[in-house]
Parts: sequence; C-alpha cells; structure tokens
Amino acid sequence: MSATDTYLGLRAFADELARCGLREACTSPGSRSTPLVLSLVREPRIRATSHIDERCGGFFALGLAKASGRPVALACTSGTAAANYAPAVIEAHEARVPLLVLTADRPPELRDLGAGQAIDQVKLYGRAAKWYLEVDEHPATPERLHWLRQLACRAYWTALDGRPGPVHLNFALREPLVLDAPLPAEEPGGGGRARGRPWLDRPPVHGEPDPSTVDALAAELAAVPRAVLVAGRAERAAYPRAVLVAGRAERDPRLGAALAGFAARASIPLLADPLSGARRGPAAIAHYDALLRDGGFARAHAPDLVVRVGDLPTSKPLRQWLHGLDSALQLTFDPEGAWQDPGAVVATMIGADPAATLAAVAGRLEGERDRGWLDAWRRADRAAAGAIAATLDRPGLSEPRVAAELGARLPAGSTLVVASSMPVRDVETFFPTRDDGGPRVLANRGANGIDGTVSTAFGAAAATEGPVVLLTGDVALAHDVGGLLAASRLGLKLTIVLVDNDGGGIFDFLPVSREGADFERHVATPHGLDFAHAAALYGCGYERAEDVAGLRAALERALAAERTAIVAVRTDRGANVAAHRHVWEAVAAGLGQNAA
Ligand SMILES: Cc1ncc(C[n+]2csc(CCOP(=O)(O)OP(=O)(O)O)c2C)c(N)n1
Repeated sequence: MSATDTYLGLRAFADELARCGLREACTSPGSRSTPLVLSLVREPRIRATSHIDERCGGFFALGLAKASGRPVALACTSGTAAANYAPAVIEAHEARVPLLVLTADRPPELRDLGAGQAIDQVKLYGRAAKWYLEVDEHPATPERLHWLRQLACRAYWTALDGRPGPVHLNFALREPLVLDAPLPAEEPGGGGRARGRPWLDRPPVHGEPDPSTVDALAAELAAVPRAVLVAGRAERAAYPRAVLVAGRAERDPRLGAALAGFAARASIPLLADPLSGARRGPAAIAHYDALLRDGGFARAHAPDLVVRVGDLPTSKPLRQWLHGLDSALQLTFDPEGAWQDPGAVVATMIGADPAATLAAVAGRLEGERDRGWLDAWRRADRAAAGAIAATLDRPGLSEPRVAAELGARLPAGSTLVVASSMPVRDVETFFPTRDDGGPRVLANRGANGIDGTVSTAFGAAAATEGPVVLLTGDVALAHDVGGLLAASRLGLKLTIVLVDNDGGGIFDFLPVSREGADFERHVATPHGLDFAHAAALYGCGYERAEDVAGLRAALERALAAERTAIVAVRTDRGANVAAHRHVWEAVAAGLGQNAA
C-alpha cells in the first residue's frame, strides 16, 4: 500500500466529515496515527486542537460536543493511547453526547505477535460505542473512495441519530506513514458530490408531535373542576395537582425557556434543575431539594400527575419523593431512548420532542387554571429562599454560599461547568430562579465521574463565546490537573472556582465518615496540595478568596483577565456538613412559620 493511497482515502474521509458539519477534531501525538491526524489537521473546515494526554483530549472533545451540540472527532495512536479515551467515551455514551473516536491500529498481520504498541483494540469500548467498525487499507480506487465518503457520513449521522453517542472506527494503518511526494489534487472517482453536499445526507427527524400524544397529555392535564377546559378528550382524566420536573437537557438550549413558558401557561409547578435551563419564570420552583427534605411538606404536596423532561435531577429527596408517589401518574419525555426510571414508576415514555408537544398541549388549554396549587408551591419556595438567604448571610464563605453567589452573579450568556460531588448538588440546591435564565449549566452526569472535569470545561470554553466558569472540588481538580495544560497550549481562557476542603467533602455526609483514620486516608483522601503551584506550572492566575466580598472581587478580576485563573476558597469538611444541616433546619422552620 502506498502512502498516497492511504492519504487519498483519509483526505476524502475528512472532507466528508466537514461536509456533514464536523468542525472540531482533538488529536493526540503518535506515529501510527500520523496519516489520520494529518488528514484531519489539513482539512481547512476543521479546527484541530492538540492534546498530549488522551484522557484529557477525550474529555475536552466531550465538553466541545456538549457546548456546541455537534459531533467532535478524536484521533489518537494505537495501544494504551486509545484506552485512555475510555472514560470520556463511557461518559459520552451515558450522557448521549456524539463523538467520533478514530483510533489508529497495527494492521492484522502485526497484531498479537509482539509488535510494538499493539493491544487488542477491537471493540475496545464495548457497548459504550454505539457503532464500531474495523477500517482496513485498500488502494485508492473510485469504489474505495466512495465507500470511505459513505463511511464518514454514516459515522457522523450515527453519532447524532436517535440516542446520540460515540462511534468508534479503528483504522489499520501500514507503513509508510508519511507521503514522499505531494498528494495529487485530483481524486480518483472525481471527489465528493457537487455543491458541497455530503455523500450521504440523513436529515434529523423533526416530526410534528403525534396528535394522539397531544390529546392524551392535554386530557391528563385537564383539571375539570378547576376551570381548565381542554379541547378534545377532557372526560378522560383530571389531574389538578400536576408537577413538571426538568432535568439535565444540554442538547437543546431553547428547551428551558419553552418548559418555563408552558409551566407558567398551565400553572404547573416547575421543579427545574439548573442543568435543564428551566429555572426561570413564574412557575419555577428553585428549592425543591430543601423543601422535599421536609417530610410534612413532601406528603402535603404529593401530586397526582408528574411530567418529566430531561434526565432525572441529582437531588436525592426529589428522587425518593418521585419513587414514593404511589398514586401519581408519571410520564416522561424520552425522545433519545434514555429509559431513565430507576424506581420503575413511569407509566408512559413519550418519544416525541417535548418542546413541540408541550407547545401543542398549551394550545389546548383554555380558560384560567386554578392557581392555588402553584401558589402553594411558590409560597413555600419563597419561604425556603428567605430561610436559605438568612442562613447564608454572613461574611465568611461556606460552600453553599459560593454556589449561591455564582447563581446570583454569573451573567446570562455565560456557561458554568459544575463538577460532580458537592458542586453539582450545591448548584441544584442553592441556585436561585432568574428571569434571564442565568448561566447555561453543564455537568458530566452520565456516569457521575469526577474525572476529566477540567478538560471538559476547557472543551466547553473552546466552543463558547461568553465566559466559561468551572466550579470544582479539590479532588476533582487534582484528578485532572493535567487538563490545565489547555490554558497555555491552546490559549484558552477559563475561570476556575475551586472549593478546597482538602478531600472529598461529600463523604463526610455519609455513615462511612465515622470510620476514623481509615475513612480519612482511604475515602476522604486529603492531599495537602497547594494549587497555587499548579497554577504557576500551567501559567494560570491564582487568587485566594477569604470572604464574600473577596470572592466577588476575585471573580470579577478573573472574569476580566486575559488568561485562565483559579479563584480558591478554603473550606472545612466538617463545617460544610454543619452548614448544610443548618440550611435544611432553617428551611423546615421557615415552612412551619409559613404554614402557621
Ligand atoms: C472517576 C471517579 N472516581 C471516584 C469517584 C468517587 N467520588 C465521588 S465524589 C469524590 C470526591 C470528590 O471530591 P472533591 O472533588 O474535592 O469534591 P467535594 O466532595 O469536596 O465536593 C469521589 C472520589 C467518582 N465519582 N469518579
């Protein structure tokens, strides 16, 4: 096989990816991958970023794909390089993020024979890859090039189609791996289709919502005694106490506003995780996590209809409440086939697009809906907000206060990436409702890993116009500290708000925290790292914030700075547990006063 054959094929492949809409590729270094990497890098419509560590590269691609909504390509060499993509590929599978994972491999005649850097890469990511194909080499005949063009399109559309996710193509590449003469401009077979069309187009399905689904949902929302008249089959059912639960829905940035509009129109309490983008508008309930910790409130506010959109929120009280609603009818929109129902409580999974369907349902709602049910939730939410604000209103910085500050201060148009562990929980619990919707919030909640957090945030920064802020714990930062290299190597700007409690603070909430020294060493894992040194190593700014005023000022400086900066807040794990309990007690007390 000549290098010309290899490069002609891969140039056609890259051209076809670009025709489909691919704009980003994340490469990692190596020899076997040379033709693959250079072909992507030399395609002018694709921006290629370089990543030394494949694990970082994988998560960077994940962040890019989440923030842009488009598939992103990854390309690396053979061996453990490819294995280092596994965590990001698994997260992409679980969170339904489209990735094209292109791995270079030894050809079959060099496998399992002691050749260098050769491992078994066949179906390396198991079921985490939604499609796998072994791509061997052939002379660059017109038939072969048409097949490679079709293959690129199929990989791209497969990553996006139905339940989005990663596609893995494993390319067997033979030496020579570099060209010894310029590549001919002409392509055997004439190149791609006319007018820049992809070889194979597969437009996404945006079908009209099914009328029978709209009828059924409209009927289920009809509360006849409460003066909502629903055209159609209003006799079917009446659910005066409905709630709409909105969870992580990163792929459609307009969905949050659509849900908020629908909930307001239908006077339905909207329990909106900030990851849904729907914590806005008059029906949004921000503090459901704190409210539902109060058993009396949870029982008194049991709905008889639950409509869910997006992933299940993280909140344990919300999950337990939904699980225990024995007599409620629970429906969930599941257009991507995520099948999220760990409690086996969902009676109907609606495959239709939620925004379009709810817009059609809203059109059937006639007359004024009784607002008593929504008002009861809103009064409770205001009481909770007041109790939380009073509890957090002190100059010192607690972890809840840091989350609340970001929720109140980050501008609309900014993006907040939140790490797993307490950051994602604190954002869910303490973010306020905002008329402007607040920042876009992204998080790796597919597999809930703390790995790749920094790289994911840099990937989001590479795809985003507005400022990008990462809220992370110290263990998550230590885990992906190498991700900071993107600041200088790629010239990317990120503001990192580090909550440093010297270990995994989440575990102090669990019974295992009573296990003394073994707990400290093997579960909490304090490390004593001073991240100022990491900032210096990777060319980032670093500032400690000691109190609320200091955090506000440091955040402003970091957002205005040219380069990536870390704003570090030092907290104490024990005090953090106490601060959270204090908040929950204050909310319960506030509810009591509210009821009295
Ligand atoms: C890759 C991975 N390893 C281990 C875990 C288990 N885990 C969950 S939270 C956590 C500690 C996180 O600590 P930190 O980032 O400091 O946040 P904090 O708990 O203090 O909020 C660990 C190790 C995980 N989720 N993902």
